[in-house]
Amino acid sequence: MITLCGFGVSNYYNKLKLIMLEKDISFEEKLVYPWQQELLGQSSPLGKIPYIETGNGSLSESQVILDYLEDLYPELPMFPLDLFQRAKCRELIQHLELNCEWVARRLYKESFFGGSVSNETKLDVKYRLTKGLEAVTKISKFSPYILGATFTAADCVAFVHFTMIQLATKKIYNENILEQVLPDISSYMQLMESRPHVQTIMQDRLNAIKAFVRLKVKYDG
Ligand SMILES: N[C@@H](CCC(=O)N[C@@H](CS)C(=O)NCC(=O)O)C(=O)O
Repeated sequence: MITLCGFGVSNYYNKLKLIMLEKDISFEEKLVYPWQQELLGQSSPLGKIPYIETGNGSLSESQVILDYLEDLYPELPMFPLDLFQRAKCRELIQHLELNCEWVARRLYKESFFGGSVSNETKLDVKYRLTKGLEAVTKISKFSPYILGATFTAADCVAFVHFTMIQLATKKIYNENILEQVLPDISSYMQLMESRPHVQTIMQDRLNAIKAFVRLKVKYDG
């Protein structure tokens, strides 16, 4: 049995939860907050969530975990079978994370956690995020899924990260940078939100946010 460890506010946690639901993998969830370093211990070397616990030990880094789950449970594949198209799917995921979400993440301290971010950072993020999203448009189809006719792992990744990027940039810049670069984004998000497992992770996310707010802990992502 796989145990998914972390908390439902995290988009990287929700990426794995969505993948496991879509692949019909049976799993348990263990609530671990990133500031609970005594629980994270050796399981996640950088002290980040999510990580998984398995009969063989623990594993960190969501993309490594996603690839492991795909190897372990090849039924209900989340990647194209053709090896080049598989690599293209991973290419898109890498751009979504490294050049979009990881860039926008520098805003979260102010957009979600009550802190503040310098104007210099805001300008830099806007410039780099726009470039990252432009790169994503060049290798995406949105017809109707991000890579075309088939729902893939890239959709699970795109949905959770687009959700955060949209919320953060609307709050900081008062404009929807995602929509400016990806005009089809709202119909894509609606399509994703019509999926039952997406509805589950979004409802669980809302509950996780409420529980997190009640804790009144200082945390900035
Ligand atoms: N590259 C990591 C990113 C995970 C990550 O940044 N997790 C955040 C929560 S969304 C975290 O644990 N932050 C606490 C910290 O950095 O100490 C992955 O894909 O798993």
